[in-house]
Amino acid sequence: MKIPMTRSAGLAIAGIVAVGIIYACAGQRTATTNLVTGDAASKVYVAPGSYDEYYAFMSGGYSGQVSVYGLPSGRLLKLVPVFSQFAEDGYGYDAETKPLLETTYGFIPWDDSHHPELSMTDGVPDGRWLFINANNTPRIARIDLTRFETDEIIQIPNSAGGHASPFTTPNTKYVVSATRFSVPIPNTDVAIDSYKKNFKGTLSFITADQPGKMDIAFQILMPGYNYDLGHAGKGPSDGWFFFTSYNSEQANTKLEENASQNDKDYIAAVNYKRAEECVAQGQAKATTTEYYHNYVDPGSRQAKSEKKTSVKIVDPANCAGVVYYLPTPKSPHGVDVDPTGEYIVAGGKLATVIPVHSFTKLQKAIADKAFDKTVDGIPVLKYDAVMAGEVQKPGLGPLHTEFDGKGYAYTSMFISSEVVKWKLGTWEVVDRAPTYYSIGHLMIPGGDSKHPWGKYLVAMNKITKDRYLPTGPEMAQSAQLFDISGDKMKLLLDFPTIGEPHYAQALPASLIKDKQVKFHKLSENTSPWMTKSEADGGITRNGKHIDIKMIAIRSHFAPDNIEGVQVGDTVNFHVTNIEQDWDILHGFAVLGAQTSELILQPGETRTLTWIPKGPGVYPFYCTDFCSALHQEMQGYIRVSPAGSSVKLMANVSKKTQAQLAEAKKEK
Ligand code: K7E
Ligand code: CUA
Repeated sequence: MKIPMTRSAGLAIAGIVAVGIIYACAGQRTATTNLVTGDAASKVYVAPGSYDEYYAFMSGGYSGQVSVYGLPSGRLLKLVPVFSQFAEDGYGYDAETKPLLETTYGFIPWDDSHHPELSMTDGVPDGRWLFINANNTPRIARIDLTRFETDEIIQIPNSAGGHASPFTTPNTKYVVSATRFSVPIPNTDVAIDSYKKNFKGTLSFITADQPGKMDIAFQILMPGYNYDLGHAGKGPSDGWFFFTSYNSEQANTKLEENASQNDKDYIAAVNYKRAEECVAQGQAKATTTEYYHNYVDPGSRQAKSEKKTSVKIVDPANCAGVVYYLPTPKSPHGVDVDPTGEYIVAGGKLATVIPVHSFTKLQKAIADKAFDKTVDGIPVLKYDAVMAGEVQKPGLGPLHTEFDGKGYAYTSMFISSEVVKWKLGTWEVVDRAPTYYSIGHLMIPGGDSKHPWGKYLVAMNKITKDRYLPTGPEMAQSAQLFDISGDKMKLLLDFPTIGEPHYAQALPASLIKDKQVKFHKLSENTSPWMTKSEADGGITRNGKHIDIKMIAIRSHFAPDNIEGVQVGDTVNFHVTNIEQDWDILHGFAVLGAQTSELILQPGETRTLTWIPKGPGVYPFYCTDFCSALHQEMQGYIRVSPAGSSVKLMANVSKKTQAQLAEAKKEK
């Protein structure tokens, strides 16, 4: 089908979307029962007490989080808070984790996360870390997969819309971030219609192979287009990175129409080894800017924030050979590199073909100087000189491609709402399967790596409509699991997801499951507020600042009666869960607290800050049902009027008093 660009592009696209949905709905009515084969249930059934074969990490989209599912069951295993506060466990509320959300824009309690990306060794997911980007206030987070916790967040300066992120290089030397929106660099007060003159893009390379030490290695200054997605080269193309861009028209208004004019936009092919050389030779410009690097200290488990003040910027005009443009039809979205590293597949949202570039041809075209023109120091290669082939009539609205490691590629078609399977090298379509509805990303475990585990494919759909029991105007997003082990794709399962899942990544559970931390060793807890035993706890006043050190253990807090606090004080409850056993959590909440509860993992210390508003006696309690006597796990804090003579007091049990007296005698 041809996209009629004679009328307003926007109208035409809206029309095609409508057609796509009608097609999909019709498909559903007639074909759903046939689509799910009889043995689908047994293929996704994971018996109670048994484990799934794969961990899948799905982006939480505008929830800002990551959700972890088991495959093939589609069971939700955990929500990992990343860019948004999470009241369920106090993330981003308690004093220990709040610094993770610091930025130059202040404390930011939310973001829109898009692309989970596993760390890799030699081009294959290794199960050490998961990275994910924040799209709105550009940042990249690292999640440690021994604990499923966010440990580090770095802000990306000179960027606005961290969308093409955080794709990793084959040994996780770098993760990247490209700015979706071009902006003035440095960002300053200029007329918006001075876009073509003043607005620029940046591609950032962030060192990522050392926990707690992420940093911006360098940025590459780019023409003022929109940068959308990226993927690293591998094998022969190792050392290169590919980013899609659209809006080569450099429109700054009504992009729907104005950025859909050119027949081709570009994939930027970046030789980052060349960028490293230019940096080493002093050709990058050290530029003043501010950004935050936040990370969790492993001993105290307190997050720290540090502000950085400079980045190195490589200008392709002063670093020949660092970037080339590959013309690519038409407003491309995804760019995906096949397992061999030879083919670079683009998803031209409005293209009628799936264009595939060849890395071998790219090298030759550079050697032959097969250039059409140069844009801001960036040679534009001739389309025919770099093309490996085009998949003809694939469907409508190609977005993203993953690979099965058996010579096939699978492309999501947003508008025609289907997954299209095609053969690398011959470019022929060999199978297609409808999705419900409007698929965005798709994912095969390891499907963007050197060695995909090509057994399942997950479609992440933008529209859910009639797939589940209705829940009002808003439905959970929908994922669909396909069996791709045979010639034809087979739909196995629908399962709801959280937020809008953009990308996902998955890997065999065996790479992670035996490395799990089960509790934090108290002997290694270096928090200044740690309390090992009841005898260590207590209350101290420093002006209007009160610190209470407390233990939590089945099934009591110690101290559990506190007096001497006054209206106008700021009270910090520093609670240590002194359990040393797997999955034994305690919680802490106090009447009238202005923030979330604390959830304390075994062996860790966390802090809840509370400003009592008036005199009275306030109960606190454990929020996690931890034992048969969980309902007994409570205490009181007495608040007196300002200037009261009530003495500061934190009670100590008789048993501990006796132990303390005994210890004194022995001395
Ligand atoms: Cu949803 Cu990767 Cu942000 Cu495509 S992006 S769908
Ligand atoms: Cu501790 Cu409930």
